[in-house]
Amino acid sequence: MNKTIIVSNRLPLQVKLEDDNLNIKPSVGGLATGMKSVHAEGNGIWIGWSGLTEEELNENLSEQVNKAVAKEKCATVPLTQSDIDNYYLGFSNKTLWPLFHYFSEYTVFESEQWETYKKVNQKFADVVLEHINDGDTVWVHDYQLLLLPKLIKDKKPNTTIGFFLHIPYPSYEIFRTFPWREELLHGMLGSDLIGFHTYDYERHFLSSVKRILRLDVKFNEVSYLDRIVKVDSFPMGIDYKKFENAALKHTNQEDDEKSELQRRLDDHIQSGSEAKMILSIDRMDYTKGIPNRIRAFEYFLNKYPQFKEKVRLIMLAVPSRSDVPQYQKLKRETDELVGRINGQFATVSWTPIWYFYRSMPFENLIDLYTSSDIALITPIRDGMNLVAKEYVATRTNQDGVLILSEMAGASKEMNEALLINPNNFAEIADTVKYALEMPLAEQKSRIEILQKRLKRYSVEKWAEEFLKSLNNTKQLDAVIVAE
Ligand code: ADQ
Repeated sequence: MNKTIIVSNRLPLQVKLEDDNLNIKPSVGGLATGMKSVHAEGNGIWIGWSGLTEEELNENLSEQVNKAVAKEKCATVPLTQSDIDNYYLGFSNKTLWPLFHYFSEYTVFESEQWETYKKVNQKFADVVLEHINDGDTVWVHDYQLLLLPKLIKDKKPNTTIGFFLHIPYPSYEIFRTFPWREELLHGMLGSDLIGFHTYDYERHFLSSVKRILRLDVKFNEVSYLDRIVKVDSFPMGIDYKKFENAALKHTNQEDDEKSELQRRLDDHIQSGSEAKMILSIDRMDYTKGIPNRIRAFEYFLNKYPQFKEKVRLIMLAVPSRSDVPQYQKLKRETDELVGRINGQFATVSWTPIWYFYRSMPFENLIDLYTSSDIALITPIRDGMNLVAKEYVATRTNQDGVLILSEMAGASKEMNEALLINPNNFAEIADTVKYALEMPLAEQKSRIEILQKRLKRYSVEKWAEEFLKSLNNTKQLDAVIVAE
């Protein structure tokens, strides 16, 4: 029986070593949820790095990890500390991540890191090839593995390969600056289907293919060697029911079931202060526009002083890639800005910004989503942005307002949100005022449409549509062979 092999940088498992004992539990990210049914089917398998380097594992532990993950239908790719330093922290996060998010000034081009990136993609290919049989389907995920489709296709031409990019694909003018651009495109074109979150990213990719490789492109099909590579957009959704049910359960909870955070939020609401809550949640990443958002909030407080003591910004930032210098700089800048604004505006009974720099359990995320009047999501660039979708799904009373950057992929399907340019502080300030004063009927009509759309195109549906389209490419190939 043919199977589907999923490949991503990390496995959908958290593998930890505690006092020489292994602790393995499933991770709860959107991708893991979306792939759940695909992964569970037949003898499918998920291939990725466990999160522990070869240096951290001796032979015995390695064997234990392999056995334990095999029970979860997973297989590991062994990586050393130097692989992680150069392929992941280096090339993926210091070259591809900033370049694809239009942060050219942060992008470093180092050939040693590129060499490791190639080597590690080959290591992934080796493990995939060990598991592959003729007729299998492989679905590769994200920017850490752009070369993998070709490495598999060259060895196993009868494999159907899909690739999905979770981050933006930049315009040709940005992509052309990349020193190894031809090789990267050839790597991706090893696929039969290449998926992006939006039509714009798809268009940028096709333009790079046409102008750099001079390939023939008709609509969304690239003629490549003796094959057709299909390119399409598949906007990723969320596990809608999970967020909706958690929010419903949350509204019905008794006092003694409430989290510490929820009690504080309740105190705030019941204290008689009329302060409305504006929420932002992101990984601490320079693409997410965190300093801009704080400056725009400062601009708002200065421009509309009547809202002092009547509004609070709750900012949750999850620590991320904290060994990369730009992320350390961003953290310092954020700390300083929050300190400055709280110092300048706070009164005895009011702190304008509540700032948390940590990860939070799912229940606390729901506390925050359901207690906030407005979500303010202002990335400078973002492939999709699932937080915007999660906020909408938790608004079971259909109140609340989503303010969303037009630079997030999600904005393409969320026209009923209030869309802003994240670099225009005056526009953000005016939009926050508009949101604070929006009549309930307007909030409801906007949220209702957004919810309908999100419900229909959940993450499960996203995975299903991608695989259906990938499956159709087999027929496309069959027609070409017949001709
Ligand atoms: P991310 O950049 O990580 O993902 P996003 O899409 O917003 O961004 O997803 C973040 C996820 O982490 C959300 O599901 C959210 O609930 C969770 N999360 C955020 N803050 C948290 C916190 N403090 N504690 C716990 N959980 C938290 C990349 C791309 C995005 C793209 C996704 C999926 O950069 O553009 O939408 O992949 O393709």
